[in-house]
Amino acid sequence: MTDHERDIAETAEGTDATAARRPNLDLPRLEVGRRDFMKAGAAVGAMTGLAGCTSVLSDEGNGGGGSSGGSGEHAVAPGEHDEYYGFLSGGHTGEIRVVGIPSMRELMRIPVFQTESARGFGHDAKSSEVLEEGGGYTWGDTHHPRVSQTDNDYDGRWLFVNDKANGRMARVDLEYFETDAITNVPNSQAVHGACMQLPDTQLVFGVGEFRVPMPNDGRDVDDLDAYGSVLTAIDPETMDVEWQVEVDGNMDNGDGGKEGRWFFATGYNSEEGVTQGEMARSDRDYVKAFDIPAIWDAVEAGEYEEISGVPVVDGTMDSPLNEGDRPVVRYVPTPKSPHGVSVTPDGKYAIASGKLDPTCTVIGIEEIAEVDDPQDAILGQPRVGMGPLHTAYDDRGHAYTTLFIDSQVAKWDYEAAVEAEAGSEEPILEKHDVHYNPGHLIASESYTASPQGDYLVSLNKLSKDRFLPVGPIHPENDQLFYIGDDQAGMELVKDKPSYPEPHDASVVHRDKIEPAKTWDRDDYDLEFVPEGEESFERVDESTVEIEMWARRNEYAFPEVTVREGDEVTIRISNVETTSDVIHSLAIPEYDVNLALAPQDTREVTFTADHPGVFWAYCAYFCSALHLEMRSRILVEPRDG
Ligand code: CUK
Ligand code: CUA
Repeated sequence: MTDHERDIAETAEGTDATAARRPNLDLPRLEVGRRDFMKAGAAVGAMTGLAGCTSVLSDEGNGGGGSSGGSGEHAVAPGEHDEYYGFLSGGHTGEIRVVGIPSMRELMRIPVFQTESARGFGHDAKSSEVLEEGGGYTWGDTHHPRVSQTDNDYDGRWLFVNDKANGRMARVDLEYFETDAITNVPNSQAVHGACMQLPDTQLVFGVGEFRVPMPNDGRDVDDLDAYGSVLTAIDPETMDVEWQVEVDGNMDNGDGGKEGRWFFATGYNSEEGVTQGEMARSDRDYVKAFDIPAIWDAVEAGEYEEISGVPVVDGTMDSPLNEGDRPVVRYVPTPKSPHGVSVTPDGKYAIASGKLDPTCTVIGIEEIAEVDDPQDAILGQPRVGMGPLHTAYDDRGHAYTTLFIDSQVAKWDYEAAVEAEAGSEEPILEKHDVHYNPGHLIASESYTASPQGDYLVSLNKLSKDRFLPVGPIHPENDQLFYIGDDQAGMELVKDKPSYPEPHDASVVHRDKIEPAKTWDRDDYDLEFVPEGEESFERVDESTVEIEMWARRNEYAFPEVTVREGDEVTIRISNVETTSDVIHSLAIPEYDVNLALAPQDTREVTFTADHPGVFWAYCAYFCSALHLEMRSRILVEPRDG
């Protein structure tokens, strides 16, 4: 038994032992073990002749690929471009990582909730203001990056992402790959799920997780009845909160229907406990189906309470707004603690993954509007395996569900699951091992109405022995699969070690993203400073304003003299028009660190409170004379 197999055995035993204490909870063991599945997979592979398929072989080895950008036909040669952008969340690094797929090469990082020095994020006036307006926290926990859509397809305009830590939502401008707005969501700690009202990104939703008193100002610290969890609707243009809906229990993940009426959120802790024991008592939890037009009606009719400056609609079970034939929230009962929920590309079903139950729950979206009892909208409940967390889709009616405890991805047919009996394993077509313990998985364009059906990335929480050891904190392992050949089955193409810790991703075809090559001066408020128009102005006794430029290999001023205690504002433009010639302005003593892409202009203000000589320098290696690119900052002591 390997360490990993022992872990699986122990985890599974733990789950069963828990189940034994709750006799009414049906948590059956998988009848077919992992080994048997692998053998079955090998047999099928042998029968189909393994045409162009390395899945079985790579399973035994290290996943193929290495650092060359994928194996076989999925390799991306040096100098070639990938077909897809993958936008991975960075978890508690607070960032977004951009990788090319299928190479899995990391292309860029986008700081979102944290200051970052390579891109100068949080070091110039504009990005500091974004962080400040977002509450001024120093870190965040990104989980769910979702790219804006028009007509249920990616429009490449924005990426939205949550901060689970401090209850925020951020927007990234996908022309400049830069975070341009952060909304600090009131009445909520932990905005977890994140997604949009489709087809046209009419609203952005943040799904509240941890229950807190509303308002959370100290008056109700231990009054559990005053605690709540809210769904927050945000205008994508202004990033203002439009309304919130309070619900019973915790929420978790969310996804929007394709037609704009429904939004689905999973949840746990319907017991509304505050300890782990209390949260896991009951065998039922709910998927909440929010009726967005009905909520707008309630807001417009004034049927809300204003809390912390935001209209909060009562969507709890006993709310008067949930009586009658147009409830604002329908509670669909599911086995306990469903985790991920995602809507099928055809918009017919919302599929919730069981987490503590070995099934997925298939909810009919047309049915949810029609049935009297929301339970009747449950159309299928296939048994997928142990620890189902998240489900992605291809273009051929298949669902792919991560099995955290089994360390596998299950591929299944969701129409077959609607036909089959609840608890049936018949709809399961294939299981493939992953290494190890997967959280999310994402297939190319899986969140749109037209997935591409070729690649799938499993974001595995543990890498264990897959890479060179690097101390007790291990990298995670993002594994790329080719899923385009149903006959050959899922093919493991590549392992990619990942810094902790990606949760979710969006995979977007490269034709749908149009990044800028240089800045367009119309896209920022600051005035550009061309060569010859640099200026140094002493505004008063203690205020200096400097306008300057940077180019290979100099700044407008080889030296600048100010006086101790001066408040110095520098506005600086990179006058280069050649793409990829980036300069920076670093004045370490004063914590100044601006990154300047071609044609960009940034501003910074600091107080020159230490007399002395301080070299400003360019930190981006821009040319042969890069090391000489500097300017002397002379801070003269105030008299005395
Ligand atoms: S959650 Cu982390 S693996 Cu935030 Cu979508 Cu499930
Ligand atoms: Cu400019 Cu280095």
